Amino acid sequence: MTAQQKARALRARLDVRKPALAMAAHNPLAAKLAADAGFDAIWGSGFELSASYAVPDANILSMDTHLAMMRAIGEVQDAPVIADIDTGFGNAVNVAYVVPRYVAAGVAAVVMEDKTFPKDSSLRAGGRQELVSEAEFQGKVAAAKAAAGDVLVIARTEALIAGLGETEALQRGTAYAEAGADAVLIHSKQKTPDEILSFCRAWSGKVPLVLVPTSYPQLSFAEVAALGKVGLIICGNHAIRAAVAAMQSTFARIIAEGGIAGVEREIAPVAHVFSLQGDARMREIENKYLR
Ligand code: SPV
Ligand code: MG
Repeated sequence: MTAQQKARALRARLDVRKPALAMAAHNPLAAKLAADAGFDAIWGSGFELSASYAVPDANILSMDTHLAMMRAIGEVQDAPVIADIDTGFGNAVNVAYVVPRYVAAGVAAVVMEDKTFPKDSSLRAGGRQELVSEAEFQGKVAAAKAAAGDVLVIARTEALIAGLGETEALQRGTAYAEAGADAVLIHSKQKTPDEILSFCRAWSGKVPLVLVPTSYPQLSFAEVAALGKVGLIICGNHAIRAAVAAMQSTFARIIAEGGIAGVEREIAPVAHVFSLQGDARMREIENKYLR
């Protein structure tokens, strides 16, 4: 599938009666596993990528590091990639230069948030959550749209994360949709879904909403679909958290047991990893061209 086809497929898939599901990935292997499991899209999470480098999700990694990962993820599987471009790496001028690079890397959507650069991670306890003005972010959304072509521009408001309340969040979301955003991501760090449910019910429905229900996991996908407002649900960090839990338990067991025999049946067989690396295709190429 071409990048353009992936972008169009994602746009068509943003169905508020049956929201698309995206799974986070921090590398191409995780993306391939997510696509194989049946997710509609891959979330090119800044948090996951930063965590995989063991650094904070605070614009410590360069844009090039994230961009190269988005390209690599798109090369090994067909699910559309939704790139988390944080704040757009600066102001509207930066956005005008950044977005074409992500388009060229083959992503289907970019998600840009209305925080100041450098950003702090949304779910970090006591994090620094400062927002740019609504007008400035409208300019950034317009700059992104002008550069994006078929690629979706999803505007993310952090008004609830910053504690500014529902009225401000609704006002900003509406302003960003008016500036051309294809969808609005509304994020919350409340431990219950009440804040998000109230926002969704009050939303005009002008463009679909996007949710990242990490901090209120009790909200089921079926309950989100029943709202009729949300086109995309993002599982924000479940690949890296699954990887951390699995590695920690395997490593601890090997040390405790003084050998690798005990974990053998718990971890993926080597042949499975070869297969995920595309061994079948390599064998085809070998048979055809190696003399
Ligand atoms: C990410 O996964 O990088 C996100 C979602 O932006 S969150 O970490 O919840 O802010
Ligand atoms: Mg992020």
